[in-house]
Amino acid sequence: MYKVIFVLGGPGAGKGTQCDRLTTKLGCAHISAGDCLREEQARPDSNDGKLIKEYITDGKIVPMEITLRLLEAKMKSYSLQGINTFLIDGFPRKMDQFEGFEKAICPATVALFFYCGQEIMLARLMNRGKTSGRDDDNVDSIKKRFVTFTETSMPVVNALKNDNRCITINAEQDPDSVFENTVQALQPYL
Ligand code: UP5
Ligand code: MG
Repeated sequence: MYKVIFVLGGPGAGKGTQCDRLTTKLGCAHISAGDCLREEQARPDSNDGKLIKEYITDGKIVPMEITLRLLEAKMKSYSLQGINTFLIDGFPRKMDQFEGFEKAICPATVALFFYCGQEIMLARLMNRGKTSGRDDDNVDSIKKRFVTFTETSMPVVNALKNDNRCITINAEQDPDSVFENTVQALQPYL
């Protein structure tokens, strides 16, 4: 009943930027796992807030039970409004999450992988850090996020590639070009 597109890429590759544009174009919902976690962290009565903040600042992956619960709740609430197609941004970023989501919720139709080199991503995040207020937009956290991405999240990208379910997009170009290429590449899956 759900249709899911995973949106992957390193920190600062432009996942959120492109998802915002794609939702308008495709009429689907954008659910960012990182935004779900930050929202939960900010809830005064959250049991997991302190843990989430520590993991995010350290660039580590929050235990998957927490993230899966938050994602599923968001998907259900969109579904009640009649929206059943989702761009799941920044998830799955660890093999257990990948397997857990596809088993408990549904298999993804396809994944987008926004490729971008680390120097460019670092410059983008340092620039965003001037105004974002995010706990992890500082050079120490960014470096840790890069390590986690390479060691823990790339295996998910590679598994999706091996499964012929991954579209790689060059995300080093300007946002308009990335968007055009993405819309074109997604056509067969819509
Ligand atoms: N920008 C964007 N595109 C550009 C372009 N083409 N050219 C020039 N500039 C461009 O973009 C980042 C910045 O670059 C912006 O200023 C933008 O204007 C500019 P954005 O679209 O925000 O990039 P995005 O890929 O979304 O970067 P983000 O920082 O959100 O990526 P992360 O994957 O690091 O962050 P996320 O929020 O997904 O996760 C944060 C943390 O949450 C993780 O490190 C982890 O600790 C935790 N987490 C989990 O534990 N589990 C999960 O499942 C998910 C997250
Ligand atoms: Mg983002």
